[in-house]
Amino acid sequence: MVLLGHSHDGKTTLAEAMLFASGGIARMGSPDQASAAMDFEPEEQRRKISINLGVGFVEHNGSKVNVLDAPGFFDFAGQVASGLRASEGAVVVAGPTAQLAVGTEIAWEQCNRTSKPRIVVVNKLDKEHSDFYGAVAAMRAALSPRPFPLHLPIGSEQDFRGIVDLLHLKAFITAEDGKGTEVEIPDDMKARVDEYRGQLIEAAAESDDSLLEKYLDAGTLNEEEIQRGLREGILEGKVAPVLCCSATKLLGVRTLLSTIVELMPPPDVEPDKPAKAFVFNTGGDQFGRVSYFKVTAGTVKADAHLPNLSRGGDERLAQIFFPRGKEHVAATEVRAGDIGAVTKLTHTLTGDTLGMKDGGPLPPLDVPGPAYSLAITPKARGDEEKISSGLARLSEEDPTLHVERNEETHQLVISGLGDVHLDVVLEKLKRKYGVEATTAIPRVPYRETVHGSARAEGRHVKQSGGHGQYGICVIEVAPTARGEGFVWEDKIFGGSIPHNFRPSVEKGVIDTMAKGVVAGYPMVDVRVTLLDGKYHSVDSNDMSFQIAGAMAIRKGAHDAGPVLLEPIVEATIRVPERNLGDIMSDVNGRRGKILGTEPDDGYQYVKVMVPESEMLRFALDLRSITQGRGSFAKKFDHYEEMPAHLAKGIIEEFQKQHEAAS
Ligand SMILES: Nc1nc2c(ncn2[C@@H]2O[C@H](COP(=O)(O)OP(=O)(O)OP(=O)(O)O)[C@@H](O)[C@H]2O)c(=O)[nH]1
Ligand SMILES: [Mg+2]
Repeated sequence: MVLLGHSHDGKTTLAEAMLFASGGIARMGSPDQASAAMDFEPEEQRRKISINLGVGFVEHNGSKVNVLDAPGFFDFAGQVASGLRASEGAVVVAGPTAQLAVGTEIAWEQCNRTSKPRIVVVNKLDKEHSDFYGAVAAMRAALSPRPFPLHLPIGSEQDFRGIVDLLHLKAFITAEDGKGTEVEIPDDMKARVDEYRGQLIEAAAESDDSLLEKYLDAGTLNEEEIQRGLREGILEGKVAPVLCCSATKLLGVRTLLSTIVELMPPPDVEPDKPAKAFVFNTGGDQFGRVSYFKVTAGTVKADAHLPNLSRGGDERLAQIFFPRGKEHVAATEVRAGDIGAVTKLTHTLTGDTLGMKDGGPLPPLDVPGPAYSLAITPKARGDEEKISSGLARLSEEDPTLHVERNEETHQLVISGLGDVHLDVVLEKLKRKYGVEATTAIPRVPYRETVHGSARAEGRHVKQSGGHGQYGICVIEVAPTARGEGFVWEDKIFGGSIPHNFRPSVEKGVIDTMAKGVVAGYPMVDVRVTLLDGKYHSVDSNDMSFQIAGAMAIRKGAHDAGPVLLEPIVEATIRVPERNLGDIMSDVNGRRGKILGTEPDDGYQYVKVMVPESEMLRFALDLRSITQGRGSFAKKFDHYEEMPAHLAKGIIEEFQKQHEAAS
C-alpha cells in the first residue's frame, strides 16, 4: 500500500501510527521531532518533509501489509513513481477541510493513470476547523471516480473520538492507545448513517451487473454483497471509499488497516514460477547501498544468486531483510507479492529486474524527465574528481537526477525536478562524499556566425633582428546556409602564398573560430575564402601564417556583422485547461511560439518552440502558475539567429570581460 497525497497532510505520521498501532515499533515518533521511522535521512529531518520513499510493513489481523510512505513535495515525484510501482494499491491521505489540495488531485490522477485501486483517508480530524463532510464534498465535486464515505466520524475537532463503520453498521469509540470499544451508533447520527449507507450500497451495486440487478429488484444488498461490490469496484478503480482518521491520536488507524485487509486486492502473483524481482528503489544507510525490491514471481531466498536481466551479470543477495524505515528485519525469504531489501549489490540499479533467466526484464520505472538544471562547481580546487564520482553514485540511486558534462560550455550540469531536489543533492554530496559545491544557472551554448560578408587582411610581420616572422593573408568571410558548418575555399591565383602555408592559414582560422571570435562561443556556418597573401622566402613559417589567419578571421568576422545563434527547444507543456491562457502569455513573454494545443481530460498539451535561454527557470515558474499541476518535457530542436539587441548585450559583456582579463 502506498500512501500518497499533498505535502504535510500527514502520510508519514499515519505510517508511524500504523507501525505503532500494530506493534511494529515500540514508541510513536513524529516527523516534527525527527523521530518518525519513515523519515530517517538528515535531509528529511531538517526540512520536516519526506524526500525518500519510506518502506515498512505491519501485521494486522493475520495479514502482512506493506506500507510505503511517499513524499508529497513535487520535487520528489520520482519516489512516488517507485512507490506506485511497488504497491497493489494506494491510500490517498487528504487534509480535513473543504479546500481540495493540489497534491490530492495529483495523487488521484496518478492512481487513474497507473490503474491503482485506492481508498481515501481524511486525516487530522482532531484539528480545529476540520470538516469531514466539507472535505468529502470538495473531493466529490472535483475528482473522478467520485469518492464516498465508508466511515463517518463520531464527534469533531478536539471531540473527535470514534468512527461509524457504514459497511458493518458498527460504531467504535477509540481509547488513547488506539484501541476501539464497540458502542451503539449515536442517535443523532442515525439519519446521516442511513443517507451515506444508501450511497455506499449504490456504489457497491454499480460495480457488478448481477449486484445491480439484485439491488434494483430488492432495493438493497446484504453485507456480504456490499463487501463484494466494494472489492470489485475498488479493484477496477471505479470506487474510492473515504475513511476518517487522526494519525496523531491513533484514531481510525486500526480501522484503516482492517479496511485495507478486507477490501484492498491482494497482490496478483505467480508463486510457482522461478524467482523474479523488480528493484523499485535504491537508498543508502550506514550499511551501504540498500536495494528495495518487489518480488513479482516465485520466492527470493537469502543467499540467492540472481542474474540481472536488465544489464547482465549475476548478483548475490547475501542478506535479505524486510525494511521498516531504517531498521532491517532479517528474512530468510521474500515471497511473490512481497517487498524486501538487500544491501551491497554490486551493479544493480533502480529499475532493474533480477531473476532467473525466464522471460526478459520487467518494464523500466516510469519517472518524470528533468525539468530544472544547474551548473555545479566544487568549492575547493582539486575536488573535481570527488564531485563527479559522488554525483555518479547519487544519480545511480535517483533516476530523476541527471549529470552531464556539457562539451560546449565545459560546465558540469545537474538536472532534476526542481530547485529543492537539487538542493538536497548538494546536501547529500556534502554529507556522504564530503564535497561542497556551488551552483549557477547553466551557460547557454550559443554559437557565433556572421550576417554579411567582408574581406579582411591578416598581417603578421616581425622582422627586427634575429629570426623573423612573416605571414600575410587576405580572406573573405561570408555566411553559409544554416547547419552547413565551416567551409574553406582556396582561391589564390598564382603563388602569393605557397601551397605548404595555406593549411597554416586555415588552421589559424579554424582554431580561432572554435574558441569564438566575438563572444567566446564557437563560430559556425561560415565560408572562408583565401584570396591572396604574401610570403617571405626566409622569415615565413607555419606559425606566422596561423597567426595571420587568426587575425584575418577576427577582423573579417567583425566587419561581416557578427550575430549569435541560440538553441531553440521544443517543449510540450501539460497544464490544466484553466491555466491555458496564462501559459500562452507566459510562453509569448519568453519569445516562444505556440505550435499547437491538444486537449486531454481537463488538461491541455501545449506544444511550443522557445529559446533555451528563456527556459532556465521555467520549471519553477510553471509550478507557480499551475500550483504544481503543470509538467513539461523539452528537447533541443535547432539553432536560430538571436535578436540583435539581445546578442549585442552578450557580445559587449564578453568584450568587456576579455579586455579586463587581458
Ligand atoms: N493535529 C494533527 N496533526 C497531524 C496529524 N497527522 C499529521 N499531523 C501533523 O502534520 C504535519 C505534517 O505531517 P507529516 O506526516 O510529515 O506529513 P506528510 O504528508 O508526510 O508530508 P510530506 O512528507 O511533506 O509529504 C506534522 O506536523 C504532523 O505532526 C493529525 O492527525 N492531527
Ligand atoms: Mg512525509
